[in-house]
Amino acid sequence: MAKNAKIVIVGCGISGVAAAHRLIKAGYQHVRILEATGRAGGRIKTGRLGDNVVEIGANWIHGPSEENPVFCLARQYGLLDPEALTSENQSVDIGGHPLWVPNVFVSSGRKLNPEDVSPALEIFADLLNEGSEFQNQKGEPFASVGEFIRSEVKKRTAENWKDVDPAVRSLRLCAISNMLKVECCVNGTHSMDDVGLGAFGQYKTLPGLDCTFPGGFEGLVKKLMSELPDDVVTYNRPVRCVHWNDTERGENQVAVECRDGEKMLADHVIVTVPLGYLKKECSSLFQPPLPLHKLHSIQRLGFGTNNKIFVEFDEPWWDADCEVIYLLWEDEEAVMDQVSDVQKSWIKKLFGFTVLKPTERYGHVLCGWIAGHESEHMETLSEQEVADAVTQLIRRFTGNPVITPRRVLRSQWFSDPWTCGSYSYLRKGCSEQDLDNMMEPLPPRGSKSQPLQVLFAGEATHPCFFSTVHGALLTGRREADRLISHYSSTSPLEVPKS
Ligand code: 6YU
Repeated sequence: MAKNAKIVIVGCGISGVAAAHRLIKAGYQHVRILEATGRAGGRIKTGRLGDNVVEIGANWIHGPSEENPVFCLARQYGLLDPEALTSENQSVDIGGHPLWVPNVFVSSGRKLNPEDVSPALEIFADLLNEGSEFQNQKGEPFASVGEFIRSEVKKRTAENWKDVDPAVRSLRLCAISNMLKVECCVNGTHSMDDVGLGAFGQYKTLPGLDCTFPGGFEGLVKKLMSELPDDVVTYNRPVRCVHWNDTERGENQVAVECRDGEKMLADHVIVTVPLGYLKKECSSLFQPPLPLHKLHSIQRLGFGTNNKIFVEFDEPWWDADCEVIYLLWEDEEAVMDQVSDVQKSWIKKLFGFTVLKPTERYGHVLCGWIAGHESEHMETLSEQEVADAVTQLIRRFTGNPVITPRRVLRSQWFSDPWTCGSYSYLRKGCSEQDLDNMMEPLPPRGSKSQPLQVLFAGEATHPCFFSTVHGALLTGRREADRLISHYSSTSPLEVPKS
């Protein structure tokens, strides 16, 4: 019986859970998830800071509207605030760049009038939009988004800011450096010089004003898991190697070898491990090794680090309506997004903070954002060292020498051995073809062996929603559907034996 097919899913993040959900709902009875850690959710991870719920991983539903399956599920399970459900909220189209109310501070300890730097933010927003338009056009003017932005900023500021006071002009250029750091966090990259210009428009946004889960993003995973049989996941069971095309055994099954030595046979394996893990382990995770075109795409695609530093205060030092705090270093008019001495100056990469809202729910909690190698260095420091650095930073920018956070908590996604970073991006030299190669099942097209032995899901395999939860969820469903339609097209009742 097709529905007796044995299917092993490697990884219990949202893509693995979505694949299992789809298969089990379609009547497949032998679905098993092997998860390396002791929990479900992967990069969806809700934690606590004092009494507050905070998101260590995924934060927002990006584009909460009808087309977004995460929004639809969250609505169905009753996990969202009423405001997020309104049609006005769903119809706002901001192209992935929220228009938050900013407070702007500078490194000499002053609060700026945001109007002073708004022309810089406008130029930057225009350049991001223009940068998305080179897709599928041969001959983009620069290899990376960073180079494009720097060159255009030079041109446009020379033309448009000729008569602007030099001090104001300098501050605006520092604001552009800060915007580049914001974009490093959005893209999960070390520098915008690493993000390919030609493929920048490959990522697609959905309409809807980004919203959060009041009870935590993990609530979504829990709801989905509650609809699956209790024993579907085996936790603390990292997979060491997937043996496919095992001609020696002369069987069509795939052998999944766990790190504890256990081996299990399956008709199909859906691999959902993060791209960061694949980059590190792909040479040992598959036997025989992956085809070269797939290996090259794994190496070519980008997977960087974005971390959060939550900081709680007794009293706010920002305005009541403030949604984001930007920290501008006044020595960064050279338009840069990397620090020269990572060990000494890593904190300069932190672009600022988003404010957790509503205040009645969270109190006075900020979320600092830091990407890149500076973020990876931050992970090596003790929590106290991070807290000290953030305290000094805030004292310097506010000019208030006594501000002291009540609590600090940071994420460490790069050192997580099962993730090795935060999420994927299209690095310089990448194209849509790399994402196609990522999702291609094994054995590859044209092979005479048993088809669909190994399938690939996970955020890094989505052609336009990579780096997101909805993208990941859709890939899990896609691979489940691939199996379901394979069986319905071969024979509705039989597992094909060839
Ligand atoms: C979103 C958001 N968000 C912030 C931060 C992070 C991420 N994302 P999983 O890793 O979940 O599961 C794999 C499992 O496999 C895992 O459990 C492992 O333990 C297991 N595993 C590994 N090896 C194994 C082995 N050997 N054996 C067995 N098991 C093994 N997404 O929608 N909104 O706000 C954010 C954010 C700090 C780290 C995010 C966000 C990304 C999502 O979290 C992520 O895509 C999915 O959860 C991944 O699910 P999965 O199942 O694939 O893997 C122009 C342009 C710009 C392009 N980007 C713009 C979009 C911006 C994305 N924004 C993100 C921002 C934040 C803030």
